[in-house]
Amino acid sequence: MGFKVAVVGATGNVGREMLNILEERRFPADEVVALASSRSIGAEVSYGDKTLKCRHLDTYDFRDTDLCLMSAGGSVSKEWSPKIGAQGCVVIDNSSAWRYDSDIPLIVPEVNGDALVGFRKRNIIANPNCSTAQLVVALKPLHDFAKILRVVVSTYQSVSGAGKEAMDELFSQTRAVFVSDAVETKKFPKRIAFNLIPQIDVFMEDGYTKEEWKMMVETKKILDPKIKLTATCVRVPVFISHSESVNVEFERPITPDEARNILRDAPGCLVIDKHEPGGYITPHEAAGEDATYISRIREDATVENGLAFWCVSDNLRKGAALNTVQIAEELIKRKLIEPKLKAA
Ligand code: 11C
Repeated sequence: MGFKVAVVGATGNVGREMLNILEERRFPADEVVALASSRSIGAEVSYGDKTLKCRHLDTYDFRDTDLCLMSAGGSVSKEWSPKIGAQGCVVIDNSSAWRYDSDIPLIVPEVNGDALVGFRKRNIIANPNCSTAQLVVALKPLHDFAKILRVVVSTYQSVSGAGKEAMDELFSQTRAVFVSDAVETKKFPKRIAFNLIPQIDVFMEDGYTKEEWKMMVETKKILDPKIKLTATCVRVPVFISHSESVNVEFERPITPDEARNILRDAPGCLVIDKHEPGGYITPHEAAGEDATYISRIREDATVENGLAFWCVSDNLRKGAALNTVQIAEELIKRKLIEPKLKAA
């Protein structure tokens, strides 16, 4: 007997990717149900060679559903996740609604699968922000070897992180520039085509943006609260994949060769690092892939025990849908969940 899985927000960028990944990885599901808000009821989405019609979240009974993969935004999750969890269905939520609650595990399976213990308290597990997920996958094996003290990260984030409308805006603005039409700005605070924007999410009181704050707080929760991290998050005119320039200061010495070898063996990481033109990964190449790619590994001689590297990953996959499905797989691997119908 397999699992019954619901995908909430099935028509969004991440929801569609969740359905693709469940199918691609042959997730042991007997039944997959697509759920959406009223706007998308009846919309059709693909799950392998099947077409699923979106059903209404409001009227769906979760009592015989094992897992709910949720990508419907923070306010829907705030309202629905506790109700779904109370029906014994485990919610893996992609929004920021629950990440910072001390009794909700925030999980990247390659990094802190052990922290899943205790998820039954609320039946909610949080998935991190996309820019954090790829960063901690790369940092974890280096932290285990030489202990990270401080991280300085600058991101180059694709428009898909801001949703489908944001992707449309990059497309229509690019076309408008080419045909000399007026460039309309709706989703982003400034033009994104042939430009970049040093603001993702809202500003906080201290001048950092919420995206930058999330990277700091989530890295501490997932990896180590002692790590100091400062981030500058920038939106770039790329459709898919987030890139990051990372400088790390360690407690103990670590050479670029040691880092390269450690990262080559690390789960989820792929090192592409030839010191020649094109010997590194770009967002275009990472799109549609599962790995966190690491390139340009070199010494940062401006601090003691410093390293710098470049890190790229598909934000809709490792940054969102893939990590969500991997959390579900981790629950099964650790025998923390079994199909309700079998258990009954
Ligand atoms: C972006 N990282 O690229 C954001 C999207 O907290 O899950 C994901 C926001 C989040 O705009």
